[in-house]
Amino acid sequence: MKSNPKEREIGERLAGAHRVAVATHVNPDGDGLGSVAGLSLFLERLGKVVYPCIPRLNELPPQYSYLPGREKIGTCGEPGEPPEVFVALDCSNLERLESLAPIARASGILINVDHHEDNTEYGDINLVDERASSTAELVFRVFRANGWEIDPAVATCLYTGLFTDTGRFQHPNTTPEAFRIAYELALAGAEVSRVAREVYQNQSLSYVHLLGLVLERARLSREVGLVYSTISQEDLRATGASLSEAEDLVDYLRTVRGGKVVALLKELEDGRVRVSLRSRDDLPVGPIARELGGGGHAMAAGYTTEKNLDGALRELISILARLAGHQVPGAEGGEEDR
Ligand SMILES: [Mn+2]
Repeated sequence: MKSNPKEREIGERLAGAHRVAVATHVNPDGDGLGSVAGLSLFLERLGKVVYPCIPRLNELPPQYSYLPGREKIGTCGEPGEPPEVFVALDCSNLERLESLAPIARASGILINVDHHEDNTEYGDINLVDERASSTAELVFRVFRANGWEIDPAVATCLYTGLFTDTGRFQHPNTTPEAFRIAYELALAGAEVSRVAREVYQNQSLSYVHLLGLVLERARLSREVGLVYSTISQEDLRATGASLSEAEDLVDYLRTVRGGKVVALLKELEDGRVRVSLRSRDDLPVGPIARELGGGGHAMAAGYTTEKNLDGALRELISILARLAGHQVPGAEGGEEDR
């Protein structure tokens, strides 16, 4: 694959800076966190003062605690001089940086590295490629273009992003290039088996109980091709699980035959509802999420609504019905399979 001149430019800007912030979006995932951890580790080794950061620290999913340097992830330090360079990773727009957005704007140079198709190119330098499997893949390209050595710790971080964003090499973004980079990272010493174990075989008993509730109440609305389930605050109290653990529960619903779109509706502490969408078919979920104020990819997207669980479900079903060219059915229609 040909190298993009921006990869070199980013390398030069980073090499020339002293204080660098490296951040990812709210509700951080394995790609955002792995990319932040990997780039931050390397920059520290170059002798930079590095601020790895995410908007809300309480949102750090526990299954990523193995990431090298994870304990250094903060919220960008105390108010003071803004960093010379701010790198936003896996973040399609500045709003997704929430409290970090003002720091990003105030920094000397804002670098935007992302693979979301709806990226708004908000940076001074934008390395945006929606064909990339993951942001980790783009970070890998920056390393390669600049001849930076990838040590085993950095390799494990970047592999985490690649592995999780491809759904363990299953989603359509699992390109030959993704496998090639996985090979390079494995050669560089990425702990491949450990990443799989830590991310996917490392759940609390509470999580398994919550999974039980989600599976038990899963429904299939055949009319609009929607498989869905819900999580209420009461479910979290009853099981002792937290929403930060629930990020990948939606993928269990994806296994249900007959659905085009999969949705998991999660009631937040403040009463709003976070909806995670997955596509099982050729119906892209990114545009649906964007219509409702969120964002994401064709295969995985999400949004947050002020509606309650019932209202959010009705809203989603009516949009799917419109897309399917149907009359709007009620959320409690008789066409549902248990
Ligand atoms: Mn990503």
